[in-house]
Amino acid sequence: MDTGSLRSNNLLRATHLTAVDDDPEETREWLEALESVVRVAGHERALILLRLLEEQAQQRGIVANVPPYSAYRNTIPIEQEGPYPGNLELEERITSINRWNALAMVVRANTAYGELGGHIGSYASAAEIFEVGFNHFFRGDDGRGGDLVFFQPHSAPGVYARAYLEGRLTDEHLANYRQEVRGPGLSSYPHPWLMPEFWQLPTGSMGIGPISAIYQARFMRYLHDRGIANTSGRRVWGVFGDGEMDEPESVGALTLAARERLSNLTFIINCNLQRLDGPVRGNGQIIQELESLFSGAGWNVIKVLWGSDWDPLFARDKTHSLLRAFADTPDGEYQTLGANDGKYNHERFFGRAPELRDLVSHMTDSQIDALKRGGHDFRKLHAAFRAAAQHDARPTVILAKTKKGYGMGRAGESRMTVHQQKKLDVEALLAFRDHFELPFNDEDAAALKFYRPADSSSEMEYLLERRRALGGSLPARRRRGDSLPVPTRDGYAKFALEADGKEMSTTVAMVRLLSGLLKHRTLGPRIVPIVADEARTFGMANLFRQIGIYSPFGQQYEPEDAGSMLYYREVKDGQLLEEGITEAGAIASWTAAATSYSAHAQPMLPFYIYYSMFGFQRVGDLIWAAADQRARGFLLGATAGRTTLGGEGLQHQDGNSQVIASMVPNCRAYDPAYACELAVIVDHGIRRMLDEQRDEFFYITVMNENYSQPSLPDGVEQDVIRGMYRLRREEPASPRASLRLLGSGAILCEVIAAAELLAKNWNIASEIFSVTSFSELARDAREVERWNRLHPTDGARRSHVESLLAGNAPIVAATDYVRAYPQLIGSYTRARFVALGTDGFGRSDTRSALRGFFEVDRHHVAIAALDALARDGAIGSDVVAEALTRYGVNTDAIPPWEA
Ligand SMILES: Cc1ncc(C[n+]2csc(CCOP(=O)(O)OP(=O)(O)O)c2C)c(N)n1
Repeated sequence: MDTGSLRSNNLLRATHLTAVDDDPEETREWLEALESVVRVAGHERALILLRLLEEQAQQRGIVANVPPYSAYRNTIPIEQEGPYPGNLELEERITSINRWNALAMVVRANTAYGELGGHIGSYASAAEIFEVGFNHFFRGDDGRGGDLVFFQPHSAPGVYARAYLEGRLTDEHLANYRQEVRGPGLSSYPHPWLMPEFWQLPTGSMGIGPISAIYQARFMRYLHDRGIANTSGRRVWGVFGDGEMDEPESVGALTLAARERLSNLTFIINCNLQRLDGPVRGNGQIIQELESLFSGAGWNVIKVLWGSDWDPLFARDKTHSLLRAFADTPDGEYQTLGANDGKYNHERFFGRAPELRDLVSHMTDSQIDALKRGGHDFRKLHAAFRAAAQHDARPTVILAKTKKGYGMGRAGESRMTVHQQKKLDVEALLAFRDHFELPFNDEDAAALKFYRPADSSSEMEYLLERRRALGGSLPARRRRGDSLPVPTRDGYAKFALEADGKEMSTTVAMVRLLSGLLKHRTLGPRIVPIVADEARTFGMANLFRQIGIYSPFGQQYEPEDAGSMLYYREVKDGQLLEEGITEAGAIASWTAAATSYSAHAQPMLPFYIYYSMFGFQRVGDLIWAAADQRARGFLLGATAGRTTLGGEGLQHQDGNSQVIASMVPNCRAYDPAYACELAVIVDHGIRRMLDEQRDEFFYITVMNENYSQPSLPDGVEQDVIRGMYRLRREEPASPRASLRLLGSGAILCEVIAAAELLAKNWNIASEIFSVTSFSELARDAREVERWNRLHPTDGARRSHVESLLAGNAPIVAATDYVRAYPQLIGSYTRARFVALGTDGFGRSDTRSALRGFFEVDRHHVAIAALDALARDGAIGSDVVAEALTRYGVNTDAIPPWEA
C-alpha cells in the first residue's frame, strides 16, 4: 500500500471530522441524535445508521473514497473496558523486575565478552504485552493441552527473565545467556532444538512465526474436526513485530485464517514503530496500514494506541483536535516525540493548535512525559486480549502501540540505534532502576545483579498463583509423544518389494504406498497427506474420494464432477490437506502436523508431496525452522531430477534439492531409483520417527519416469538404508579393465546402460551400485573419519563407502543433481572419483535430449568411465577419443552450466 496516499486519506478523514464548521448548532444536533441512538438502541443500531450514511454520501459523490481504517484511537471505548481482574500494582512490579533481569542478562553478556549480541529494546517495548498474556491468558498444559505462544524472537530475554522468577531457570542460566557451548546456556532466540524442554516454536527468522501460527491454529481445528483431539478452548497467540509484518510470509496466509474463521488465533503486533535500522514507516502510519491490511483480509482488528491517562483528554476534546493531530503525525515524527521529554512534546505536539494547547493546559511537562502509549497499559491491553478471546467468528489482531526501548531513557527510548544497544553505562543503569522503582542499591545495579524477590513476597506468590490458575508454566515443550504402531511392510508395500520387472514410476509407487498406509486401521487415520494444488499431477486424485479433502465447512456446493468416481469431495472430517498454491502454507501445515506429537501429544505422520524444485529451494528456511522444531514426517520431492522432468524447463527442473537437504542435520534425504528401495526407506522412516521417536524427518525424491522395477534383492535392505548397495557386475568374457559405476534416482538406468556399453563396445567390466543417498553415505563417512582421527590408537573403523568401494578401481558416480551431490562422498574414497551431474539451468526438451545436454546419459557415463581408466593408465587415451567419435559427442559444445 502506498503510504503517501494512506496518509492523505488519513488527513482526509481527520478533516472530515471537523472541517471548518460554520454551523455548530446543526453539528450539535447531529451529534446529539447519534448519542441518543446509542443510548436508546445501542451500538449496533448506530453502526447501521453510520454505514448507511456513508453509503449515501458515497453515492452522492460527497465522499469519493472511504479509507479502510478507523480513526487513530483505541478500538475499545472506555465504557467497554470492564474492570481489571488482576492486581495492577503487583503486575507493574513483576514487569519491572523482568525488565531489569532481561536487561541485565544482555548487558552482562556483552560487557564480559563484547560480541555476544542480544537485544534490550524489543522486550522493553513488549513487556506489558507479555505480562498480560502470562498473568491472564496464556494457558499452560495441564494435561488437556495448553495454548501455543509464538514469542517475538529478540524478546527472548524477557521470557527467560519470567521463567527465572517462576523458578524454572537459575542465576547460572541467566548468566550464560548466549553461551550455550560450555554451560547450561540459554539460546539467543526460541530454538526447540537447543532448548528442547523449553521452547516450542522457533521464530528467529522473521515471518516464519506469523505464517506458522496461522497453520498451527488451523491444524488444531483439523485435529478437532477429525475427532483426534479435543482442541476447543485452546488458542494460538503470536506476538510479532511491526517491522516483521513486511515479510511476505507474515501476511501471505492472513486470508486463510479469516476464511476458516480461526477465532482460536490472536496476533498481537508490537507496534513500536521501529525496526532495526529506523522507523517501519517514517512517512506513513504502520498501524493504520496494518489495520487496512488485516481488516481487508477479514480479521477482527483491535487497536490499542493510547493509555488510560489519555482518556480524560479524549473526553474533553469535543472538536476532535487530538484525532486530527494524530492523523497528521507520521510515524517518523511519533518516534522523535517518543525520544524526547515532556517539554518537547508539550511544545511540538500540543503546541500545534490552540485547542490542543487548551487540552493540556492543566498539565505539567512531567505529566505529559508520563502519558503512556496503549501497549504499555495493562487495562487497555487486557480489554483487547479479552475481546480477542471472546470473539468467536474470526481471528483477531491487536495492534498495540508501544515505544521501543521503553524505560531506557536517553540510553535508548525511541532512539534510532536502540535495537543494537547492548551496553549501558552506570548512570543509565541507575536511571533505569529508578524509573522502574527497583528495590536494590547502586552497587547491585552497577554489578548487574539479577533480582528475584523472596519466595514469600507478594510478587512471587501472585505470579505463581496466576500460573497455577492458568494450568502451569509456559513455554514448555513435550519431548516425546505416544508411540504409534508401525504396520508390517508386507501389508502395504508388497507390490513394490516384489515388483518383478513391472513398469512404473517411483511417484506412482509412492502414491500406492501412501494409499496402502492410509488403509491401516490404527496408523491410517494419523496420516496427513498434504498437497499444494498438485494432487492430480502426482496421480493422487483417488484420495479426494477415499479420504476426503478437509474443509471446516464441508461442501456447500455441488461439485462439477459430482457424478464421477473420484469427485472433488470436501468434507468436515476430510483427511487430505489441499492447500492451494502456497508452498509456504503447505510446509507450515506439514510442520504443524509433524510436531503434533509434541504440541498436542498426538503423533501424526504427514506426507507433503510437491514439485521438488519448489521445496528446499523455495521454502528452505521454513524447512530449517521445522528441523529446529524437531519435526517428524515425510517430505516427498516429486517430479524430481533436472533431466527426468522433461519439458518443464528452468524453474521446474530440480537438480539442487538433494544438496540443500544434505545440509539439514536431522533431515534424512534419499534419492531412490526403484520402488522396492522406496518401500524400504519409507518403512525405515516410519519406524525411526513413530516407534523409536527420533527427532528426524525424511526427504525422498520421486520421479515420473516409467521403467522396469526389480524386486528387492536379498540381503540388501540395510545397505539401502545406509545409502548404497551393490546391484550387480557387468562383465565381458575377458575384460581388459574394470571400474565401479554409481547411479542414483532415474540416472541409475543410464548407468546400467553405460555398463552394458562398456562391456559390449570396450571390453570393460563394471560393478554397478545403486546409491539411495549420497548424503547418508557422507554422514556415515564423516562420523567414521572423525572417530578415527580422535582415536588414533584404537584400530580404524571403516565407513560404508570404504567397505563397498575399497581398492583402486576408479569410480564414476552419476546423478540427476548437481555434481556437488555425488561429490559429498568424493573425499572418502581412495580410488579416483569422477562425478557427473546436472550443473546449470534446466530447459525444456525430452529426457534423452536433456541427458545428452547435461552429459549424464549412458554415452557420457561410458566416456567418463573410459577417461577415468585412461587417466589411471589402465587403457590408452586413444580409446576415449574413439568413444567420443563413436558416440557422436560434440567436443566443442560449451559446458551446460554456461549455456
Ligand atoms: C528473516 C529475517 N531477516 C532479518 C532478521 C534480522 N532482524 C532481527 S530483529 C529485526 C528488526 C525487527 O523489527 P520489528 O519486527 O519491528 O521488531 P522490534 O524489535 O522493533 O520490536 C531484524 C531485521 C531476522 N531475524 N530474520
